[in-house]
Amino acid sequence: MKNLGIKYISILLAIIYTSCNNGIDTTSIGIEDTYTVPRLQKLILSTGAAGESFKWEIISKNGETSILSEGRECIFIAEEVGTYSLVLTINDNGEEVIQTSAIIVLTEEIEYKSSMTKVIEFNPAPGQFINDLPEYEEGDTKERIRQKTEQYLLNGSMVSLGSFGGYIVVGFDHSILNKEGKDFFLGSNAFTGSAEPGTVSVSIDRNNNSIADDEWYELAGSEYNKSETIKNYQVTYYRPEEGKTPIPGKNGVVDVEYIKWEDNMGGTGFIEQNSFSNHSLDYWPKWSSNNSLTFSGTLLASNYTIKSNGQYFLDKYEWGYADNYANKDTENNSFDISWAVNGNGEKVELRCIDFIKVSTALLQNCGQIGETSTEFLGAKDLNL
Ligand SMILES: [Ca+2]
Ligand SMILES: [Ca+2]
Ligand SMILES: [Ca+2]
Ligand SMILES: [Ca+2]
Repeated sequence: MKNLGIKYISILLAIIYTSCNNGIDTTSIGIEDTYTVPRLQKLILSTGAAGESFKWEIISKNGETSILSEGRECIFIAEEVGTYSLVLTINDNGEEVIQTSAIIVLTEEIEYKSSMTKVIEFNPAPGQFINDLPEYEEGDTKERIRQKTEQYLLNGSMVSLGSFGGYIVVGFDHSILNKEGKDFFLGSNAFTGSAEPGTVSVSIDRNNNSIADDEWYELAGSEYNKSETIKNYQVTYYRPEEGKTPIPGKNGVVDVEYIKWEDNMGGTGFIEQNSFSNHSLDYWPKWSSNNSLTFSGTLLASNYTIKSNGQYFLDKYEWGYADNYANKDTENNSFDISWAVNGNGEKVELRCIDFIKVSTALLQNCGQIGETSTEFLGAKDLNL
């Protein structure tokens, strides 16, 4: 009897122990009771708790409930100040645990600007305005060039991204919300017959390190699904040998075999060198010691035709590209975060973004006006 009694107690303890382990230990949920965050700044929460399903709901001050996430992670962001209730429901083996937090959203200490406030990265491909926009000075490092690029843009001057794949990444002093319709404006130097389209991508600083090392989502413009558009195109440019003998072309082309490139489809060609515009004849970024530079992205079909007078006409694409329409055309220079797609081309729903990237989307030479290169003249949040 005595032995049986001990056995019985052991089984009972085992049941209690097992049920405790199967139940959710609320200390491991990892969510605080209260959070304080300025408006238009992300609060990224995640739980390590065991469970099969998760639901994060937010209840606004006027009682509206919306689902923020059905995964382990949730991004909260609010435009309006006030107190919000966050409800996390975890389902584990049929057991439901509910954790509630209060999120207090405050006004920002320094009033936000609608215009971009920083250049995160400037990595242009070779091109005629490289070392000019911005101007390279002896000894400039990549970081110094990034600072200059930022100064140029904050002062209303433009920069050039060079040939295919060259890019810039910019950020703001707040996150841009994805509201109904267009969300941000991008400036350039396009005009009728001078469209040099750049692809636009966006990302969220999901790991909150202020670096654009997070997943990029391309905004799928009018050309995205066309058969002539090449995704994951990659080009490697090779530094021209010093003192190489130029092979002159027509109309001010100094060297038709100036910068050699090879792509990932077996293709090869050259960026031509010209002296038409008042620019440095050095196309290779002088702050780079690399002998080759590789860029990748979405390649659009060539957009030029040659008029009877010999002039190149670079036609615009329908919608969704930078440096495609003149700045005064606000509508066609404005972009909707809802156009975002992931690397598989699937639509993604983004509540907000932190970084915008613009990359030259064409690889072509246009005689006297040189290689096609996207210019960038700032970014503006349309929802602030
Ligand atoms: Ca939108
Ligand atoms: Ca990041
Ligand atoms: Ca250009
Ligand atoms: Ca341009």
